Amino acid sequence: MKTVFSEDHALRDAKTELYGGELVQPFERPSRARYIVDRLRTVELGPILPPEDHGMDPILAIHDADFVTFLQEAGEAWAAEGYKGEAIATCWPARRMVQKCPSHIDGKLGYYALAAETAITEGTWKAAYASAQVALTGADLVRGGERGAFALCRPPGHHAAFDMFGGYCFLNNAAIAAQSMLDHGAKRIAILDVDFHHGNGTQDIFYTRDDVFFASLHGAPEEAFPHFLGYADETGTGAGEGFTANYPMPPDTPFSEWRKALASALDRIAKYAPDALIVSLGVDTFETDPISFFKLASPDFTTYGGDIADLGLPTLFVMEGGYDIDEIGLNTVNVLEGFVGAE
Ligand code: Q9C
Ligand code: ZN
Repeated sequence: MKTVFSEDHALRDAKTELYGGELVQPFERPSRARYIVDRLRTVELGPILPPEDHGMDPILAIHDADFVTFLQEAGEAWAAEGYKGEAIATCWPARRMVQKCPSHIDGKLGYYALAAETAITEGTWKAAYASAQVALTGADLVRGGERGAFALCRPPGHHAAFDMFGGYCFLNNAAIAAQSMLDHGAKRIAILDVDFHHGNGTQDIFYTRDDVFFASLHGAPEEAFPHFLGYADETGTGAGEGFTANYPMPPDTPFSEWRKALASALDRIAKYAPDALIVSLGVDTFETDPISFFKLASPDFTTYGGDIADLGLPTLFVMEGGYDIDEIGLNTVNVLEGFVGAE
């Protein structure tokens, strides 16, 4: 299986994340990608290719233009304010307040942020742009006839919505890849989100549409970030009614239970009969992930890679989360090996 990867990911290197009331070293850090690349090389999964530049159009096909401009300029505007730390949101247009974008950087951050943990820094835009290009190049590979491909995206994307960033995400790489496939002739795309966290951004982007089926397996919103989306009764609206499927699960969910939800999601996807499948691949479902609460073991990742392959669809894996960094290479590549091994 081919991997697409950009060294520009390393430009996303925030020093701080607001976590537990402290500023800590971000869980989402450059070494995550390095460990995955190391493992890809160790098992010789296949060639690792740089992305091709698809420009801004496919990004603007998914995201609000003013939001994208904000992402490009926020780091600078924050520094110009004379603040010493990294740019984080501290106020929001909450219930019964005006949903209008202010001009001050503090207001802009609150307007476009869905959470406060994610700081915008100097190199963030360039890395997010490269990450989207990685996903687009992966989409090209699958469109060109590859049975499977791996877009090693960093920063991740599934929390990013039309005009919101947060949860370590800036641009929604999986959504950008899906739209690109549709724009090149696909009629229907399915997105399966197996990251521990609900893919709120992806769901929101396609919620009213019937040309993208979205299924997410995740920690229940009562207990897990992003807390305000991902309930089982969210199934789509308007033309999109019935084209979203959510599988929220409680703390300590073991692989046996998780796999039942996966089987149901795969069944729904098979019935949808998409032209291709995009997997939002987060391995923060791992039993020792520091910020998550499912109980998958390393061999389980191989097993479910095989389950996904059994669908028989052209499949693009897009990297999302996973924060037990010592095991992130093993667990991620296990999914890909499980997929390849089942072909
Ligand atoms: N107490 C991804 O996996 N903070 N994003 C959680 C837990 C945000 C995760 C706080 C986690 C975002 C792509
Ligand atoms: Zn996650």
